[in-house]
Amino acid sequence: MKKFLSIAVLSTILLSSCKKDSTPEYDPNVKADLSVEFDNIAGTADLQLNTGNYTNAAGESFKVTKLKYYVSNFKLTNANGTVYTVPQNDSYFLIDESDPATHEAELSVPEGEYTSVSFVLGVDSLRNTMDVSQRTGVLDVSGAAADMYWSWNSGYIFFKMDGTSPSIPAMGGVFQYHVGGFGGYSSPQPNNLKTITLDLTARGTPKVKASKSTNIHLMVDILKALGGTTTMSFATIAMIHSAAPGTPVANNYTNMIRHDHTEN
Ligand SMILES: [Cu+2]
Repeated sequence: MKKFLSIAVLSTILLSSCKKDSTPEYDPNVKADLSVEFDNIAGTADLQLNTGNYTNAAGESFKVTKLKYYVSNFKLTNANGTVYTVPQNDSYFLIDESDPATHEAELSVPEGEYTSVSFVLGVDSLRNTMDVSQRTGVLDVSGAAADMYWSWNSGYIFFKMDGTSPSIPAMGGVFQYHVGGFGGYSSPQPNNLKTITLDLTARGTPKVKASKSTNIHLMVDILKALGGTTTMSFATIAMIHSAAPGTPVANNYTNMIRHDHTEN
């Protein structure tokens, strides 16, 4: 009886000590899936192309007919302080609201817990000036990037939002906000590239393991591209097709993305 009791006590101690240590073991030499989801919204409403009615900071109502933007150059900071840079060739994504299959940037990163993520909204200047053979997939100007490229100034459109607003008297009420410009070439051109860094500790850190999928869920509020540092008015500016008039929108949208939660 006494022997039986000591075995029972021993196994309880062992079990509880195993149970307490729930921190997953990470092998940094093993790569695992991590997705970063770009969930487009307008304020508190989900963004509905063509049908959703929204009001910008200038008090103008509008609809969105197209929303596309590049995110690239992902870096992740590990809880141990090291920074993992996703290999450049695997680090370009074109988020297209009309195509749900593009809403997640699929990354492969070393196992571990990460406390922050940073990425560029746009396509970096180096890649912009690379030979076309280095600009494939979502960067292919004869394919996926055909409507995301300014051929007249050889540069990618980083952020494209088209729509309609009754506040625009002409052109059937159409607006086209196309933000680009990496600061290159002969004529000085503003650099509208923005690096966005998000702390992940407040809303749940991703714990990346090969045995499971992990998703960082970001909310992208397009109303914040139209207000914040500068209140944009469609009645005043309906068309943006070069770098300089896009700068206030780029400065605004630096604050349009927030971390909502993480699926571990
Ligand atoms: Cu989610």
